[in-house]
Amino acid sequence: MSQGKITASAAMLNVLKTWGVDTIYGIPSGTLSSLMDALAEDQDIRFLQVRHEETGALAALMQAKFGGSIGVCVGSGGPGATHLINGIYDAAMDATPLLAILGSRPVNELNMDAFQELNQNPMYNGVAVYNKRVAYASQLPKVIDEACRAAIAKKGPAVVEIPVNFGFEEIDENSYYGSGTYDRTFVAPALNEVEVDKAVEILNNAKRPVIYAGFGGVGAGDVVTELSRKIKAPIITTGKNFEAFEWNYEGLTGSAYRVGWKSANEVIFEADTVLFLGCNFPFSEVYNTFKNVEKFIQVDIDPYKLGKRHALDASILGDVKVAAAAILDKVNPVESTPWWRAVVKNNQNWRDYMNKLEGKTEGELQLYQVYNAINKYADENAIYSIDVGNSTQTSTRHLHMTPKNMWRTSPLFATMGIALPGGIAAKKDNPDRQVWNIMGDGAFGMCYPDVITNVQYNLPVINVVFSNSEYAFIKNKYEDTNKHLFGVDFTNPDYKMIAEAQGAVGFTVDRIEDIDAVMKEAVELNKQGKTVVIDARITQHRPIPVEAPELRLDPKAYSAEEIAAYKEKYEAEELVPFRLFLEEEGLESRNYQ
Ligand SMILES: Cc1ncc(C[n+]2csc(CCOP(=O)(O)OP(=O)(O)O)c2C)c(N)n1
Ligand SMILES: [Mg+2]
Repeated sequence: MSQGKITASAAMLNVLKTWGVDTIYGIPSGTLSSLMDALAEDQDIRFLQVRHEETGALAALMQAKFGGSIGVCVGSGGPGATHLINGIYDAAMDATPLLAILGSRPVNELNMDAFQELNQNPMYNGVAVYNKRVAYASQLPKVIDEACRAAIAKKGPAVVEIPVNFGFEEIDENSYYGSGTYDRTFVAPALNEVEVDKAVEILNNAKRPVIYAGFGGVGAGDVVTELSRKIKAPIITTGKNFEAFEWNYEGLTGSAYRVGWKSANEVIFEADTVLFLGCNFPFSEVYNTFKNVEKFIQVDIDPYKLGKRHALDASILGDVKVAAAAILDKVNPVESTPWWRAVVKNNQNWRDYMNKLEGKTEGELQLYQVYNAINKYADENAIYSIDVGNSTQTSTRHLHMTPKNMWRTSPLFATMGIALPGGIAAKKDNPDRQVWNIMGDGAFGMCYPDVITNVQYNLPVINVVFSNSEYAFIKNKYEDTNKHLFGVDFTNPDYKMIAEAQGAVGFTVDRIEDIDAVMKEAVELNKQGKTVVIDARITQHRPIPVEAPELRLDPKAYSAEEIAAYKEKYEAEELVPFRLFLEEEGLESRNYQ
């Protein structure tokens, strides 16, 4: 190296360090050779090699979702770069910073329609918050710095294509800087007290208030719960935001729509007032969730979100925790109301049903008893990396989370195959915490070659695979909409053998009687540093659908035969429609007249 010089790639790594980056996920290639050379000589940034670039992109993405630094993934020019796309799209839809570095042919070979040359940036035009090709070598650290700044400030994916020769070139040691360490502490705006007072007045007059709590308030569970208790407003959370609340809180009615609880799905159609906190629940508009709501208050830190999902009667620009505390301070306390009592009874009825399924002690294994064993053996601060499929829905119902946990998935883009990559990143950044990957067999089938990545880098996690030999989440939908249940079943390999072939420990379990012992041993081995795979061979029972119109319990809407068939199919003899609890309390239904 010449005096006072540094390669552009090494300079780029120095810039990334200012953003807290200690890991780059990917697979090497010729178009990444200058980056790989710099990584080989760097002491602080590790190259975490995966077996599929999509796994790398999803791991990088989940790293930030689990509270780590901006994740960085790389893909070789052409096919490696296109493999990153699911991570990039999820980052866009889940407002997550991500840096995707695309390799590229040397600059003198561009525009020749030669080997692996693709016009790569346009693929990400619709989603990236920053999307550039580096133009000359000394610009490389600058562009990377800009990309990180954009990804973090604009909460989304930044894409940078680097012609490979630039990374080898020497640039002036003093010609660049990284801006990642500069203070960017966000100071929440002062609340508009007029709007706070409006909100308080609306809540003081509400007969059937509901708090709709989104991920914007993930750290505000304690204040929001206090508010809920004070004004006797049940909490509906979004699928993303379960860990914000204590599982056992009697006023927590779960989430609405398909990935949801019966309670939330019913409560929202009976409520008259919604306090929408840090929330962007997309199904609310599409499925007319708020059709019976009269007053709507929204709190959001993002001015763009205010009014996005519903017309507003009070609009508070601000931090959820600060705003909820301000409302809490001013609002009138409410003694137990008929609304609250009906909500709590209905909620208990649902929880009893879930407990019954989880607590079965013998017979063919269902997914419920697997969750029961997870809840029993999970550490109180366990991290859950959840896939897309039935496991998204059932984890919201059966994992007993609290604010000590973290649980993350791909909520809006909803890409399968995210749990295992998520576990890689979660364990890397949280080596002392227990990490669970919970997924279906279809999802595991997309990414299981990367179990060995956990083994190779000593990132021991617990993989729970719900094996039902089908894409059940889709089959269940087809049951409601299609003539045929077509293309939804498949043959599974032996996942215990697949685990062991990769140096992990595998278990197979298919009886309720055995799940406790298997889970206990798996957790013990994991504590000793083993990655484990539990192939939980569950029955093909469909978890109960609770969104309208599949929730078939109320005689005002369904025939006795339909209700009996629903109850029998889902072992739900004891479930009672919310309307009856309302009537017990002397209230009329606003949904079924
Ligand atoms: C990458 C991707 N492909 C397809 C889908 C559509 N999809 C959503 S859930 C699902 C089935 C998941 O099956 P599995 O992982 O076996 O879980 P199960 O529902 O059976 O528990 C499919 C195919 C998707 N969301 N993502
Ligand atoms: Mg399946």
